[in-house]
Amino acid sequence: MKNFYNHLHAQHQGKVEMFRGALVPCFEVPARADHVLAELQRRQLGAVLEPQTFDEAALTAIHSPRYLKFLATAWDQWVALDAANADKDILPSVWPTRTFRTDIEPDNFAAKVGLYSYDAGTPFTSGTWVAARAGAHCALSAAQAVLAGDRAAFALSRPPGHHAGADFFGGYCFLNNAALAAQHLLDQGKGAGVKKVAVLDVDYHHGNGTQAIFYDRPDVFFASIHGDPRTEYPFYLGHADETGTGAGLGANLNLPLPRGTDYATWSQALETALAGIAKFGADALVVSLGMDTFEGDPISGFKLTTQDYLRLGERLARAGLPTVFVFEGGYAVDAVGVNAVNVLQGFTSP
Ligand code: 6XA
Ligand code: ZN
Repeated sequence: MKNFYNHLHAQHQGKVEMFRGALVPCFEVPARADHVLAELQRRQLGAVLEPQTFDEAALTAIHSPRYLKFLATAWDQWVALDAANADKDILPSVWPTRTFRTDIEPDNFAAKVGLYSYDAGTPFTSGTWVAARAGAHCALSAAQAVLAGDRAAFALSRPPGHHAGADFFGGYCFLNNAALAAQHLLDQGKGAGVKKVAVLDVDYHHGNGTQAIFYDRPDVFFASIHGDPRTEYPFYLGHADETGTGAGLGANLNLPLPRGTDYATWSQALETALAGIAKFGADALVVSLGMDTFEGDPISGFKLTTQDYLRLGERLARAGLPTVFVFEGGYAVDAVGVNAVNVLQGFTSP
């Protein structure tokens, strides 16, 4: 399996995030990707490649031009306000909730940041745009490899993507890598017979961004297994009654589970998700591969073990679809490499 590694990921390195009422050191750290890379290399599980570059159109297929322009210029705007800002990350602090307008982009920088975000846990740093863009290119490159005939490919990148919407960041995510890969498979895959794509999100947290992007689309099926949003981030989306809208009705499947869920129960939800994907008739699969379902994860509540990830990989392989894996969450830093690579190993050599 080819692995597209975001060699610029460490340029995104947040200092602190708002967590349970306090500013705490960021959980989403560069060491996460470093550990996955080291484990891939240790097991020699395929070539580690730099991504191709893609033009703006591959990004505007998912994200609004207004949002992309903000991401590309945010850091310069921040430092132009005050040179001392260069030592501080941008952290959102004000948002337009119900009854406010979002059609007018404010001139005030803090207000602009709030327009394009939804939480105070996602710092924007000097290298965020460069890292996120290269990460998107990893996801697009992985999709490209699958279109060229590879059975599967892995986008090893951070920051993650599944919480990012068409025009907002949050949950440590800026560009929706899984959505970009899915759209690329559709846009470039006609010749290869790709007419319908499924995104399976196995991160602990509901992929609200991916769901929102594809909610009215009949050509992308979104299935997600995640902590119940009544108690778990991102709280305001991810319930079982969200089944799609308009032409996309029936193409969204949420499988929320309680804290404490182990693989015996989790894997039943996986069967439900894969049955939905099979019924939909997907020609290709994108897996939002979050490893924060691990029993040792510091901010999550499921109980999957290191061995379970081998079984997950084996089961995904049996779905029989060309598959793009996209790295998402997972904060038990010392275990994240072994766990992620176990999924890939289970998939390639069961
Ligand atoms: C709140 C927790 C964000 C969760 C990020 C994540 N700051 N998403 O892992 O998949
Ligand atoms: Zn997560």
